[in-house]
Amino acid sequence: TNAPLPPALTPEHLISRIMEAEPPEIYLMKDMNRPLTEANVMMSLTNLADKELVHMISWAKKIPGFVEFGLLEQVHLLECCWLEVLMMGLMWRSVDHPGKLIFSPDLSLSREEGNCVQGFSEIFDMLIAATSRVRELKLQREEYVCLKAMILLNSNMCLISSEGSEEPQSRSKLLRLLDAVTDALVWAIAKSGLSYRQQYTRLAHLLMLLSHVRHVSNKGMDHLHCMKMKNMVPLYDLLLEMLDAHIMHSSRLPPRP
Ligand code: AOE
Repeated sequence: TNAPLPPALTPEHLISRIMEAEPPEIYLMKDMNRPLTEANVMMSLTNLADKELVHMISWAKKIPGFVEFGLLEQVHLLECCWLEVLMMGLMWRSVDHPGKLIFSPDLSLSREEGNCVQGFSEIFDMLIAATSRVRELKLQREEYVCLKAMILLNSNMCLISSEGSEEPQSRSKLLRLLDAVTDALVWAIAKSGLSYRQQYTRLAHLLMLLSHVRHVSNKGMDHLHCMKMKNMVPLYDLLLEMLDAHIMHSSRLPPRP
């Protein structure tokens, strides 16, 4: 049970596996002449998120070790972190466009344009600020992919208790995988030729970014709930189906309201 997982994967190899898992750029092919009304913008954003979530599932499955977790664990991890992962991607795409959010190559919104959706400007400002921080840190692609994998693997950490009877091996598997990604991130930072002191302060700065991402994601979640965008049921079913439909069914998964 204590076999290294993933088996003898070097940090370099792990990073290349995580890099290969990166989802493609999503185009909306939307009508550029459509006015930026609240309904149009929300429709485009939901449409985008739908497509991204499908790719996110494939991404997660390509993270070495992820598919070794039980189906419920896989579902739970994704359920906990999907908006954080989307936001991290958004920040990465927007890093070279100060003051703008590049949702997709054909949908970017400036701060002013964000005002068209009620309650959006607060989230918008937090996303822009977090993106500025990413710019300031000069986040590298290798570091970015490690951070995103860490978001996925860490999203659960304080929800599944260490004493809980629920599959203790699953938790230790998760912890070992998270440690492997940490090694990979440390390796990526070390490539930069920084001094040891600069390397571990950079590690700290990068990990502290994740706390902001979690915060903005929680705010975004509140916003989405306010907007009564609760028709998440079909997507949830889709998620289950894509992770593996048959193994278990409704028995342990409470139906969503
Ligand atoms: C951020 C990044 C990105 O790439 C796309 C979007 C689109 C919408 C944006 C959000 C974002 C940033 C924060 C915003 C939000 C709209 C309002 C909020 C601006 O302030 C998000 C659109 C979300 C649409 C809802 C989709 C339903 C998701 C259900 C997920 C689910 O039920 N499960 C089980 C998880 C599935 C994981 C694969």
